[in-house]
Amino acid sequence: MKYQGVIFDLDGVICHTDKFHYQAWKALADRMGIYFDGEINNRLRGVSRMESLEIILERYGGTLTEDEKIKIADEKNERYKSLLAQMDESDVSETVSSTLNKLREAGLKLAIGSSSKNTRLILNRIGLGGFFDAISDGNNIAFSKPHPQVFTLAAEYLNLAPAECLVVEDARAGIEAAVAGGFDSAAVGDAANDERATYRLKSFSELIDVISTNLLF
Ligand code: B16
Ligand code: MG
Repeated sequence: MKYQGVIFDLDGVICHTDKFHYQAWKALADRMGIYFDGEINNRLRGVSRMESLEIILERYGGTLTEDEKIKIADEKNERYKSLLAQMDESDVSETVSSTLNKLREAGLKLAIGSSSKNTRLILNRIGLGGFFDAISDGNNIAFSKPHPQVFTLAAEYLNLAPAECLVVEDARAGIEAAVAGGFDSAAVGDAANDERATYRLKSFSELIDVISTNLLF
């Protein structure tokens, strides 16, 4: 079997917290008089919280100290977490849920590789708190996507080499990270147009075809 493990990005792959990130950043940008829209929000996919803030501040006229930036990022995170309280098991689609179960039944090891420091909170809310064999997230990395660290650590936690794992991503920064780490990647959503991805999926369920095709090799 070519792949023995699958490493999933969280936001935009397993569930959709992107709308909550948008709402929380938008409230902050409005208060500070900074222009912010869906296109700028797309650039924040897979990028860490502080790097997201820097992207938003590209349109800010003034200057801020590091302490002020940390305070703003904390304020955004508090708003974001209060929005996450709305999430429950219904935020995992039928397709995602049945695909995860089929991959597990096929004997694959499954991990999360997310830039988010709220990964465990989100997984608990959507009923997947104990599901994955390993979790690598924004809390255990020094460099976020497009650096490959979050995925190389996930592979290490699974006791697998990068070449034995498939990364599933919705962000271009995530596909870049997979390539840099020596991983094959399956792209969904926004990243599905990224030519660097090994597989460009129309639906999450196509993962089953990718894995079963590679069972033959
Ligand atoms: P937090 P992923 C990423 O999650 C989001 O796509 C990105 O928009 C966010 O800035 C980042 O997590 C950090 O999130 O503020 O919760 O630590 O796509 O890598 O699962
Ligand atoms: Mg993502």
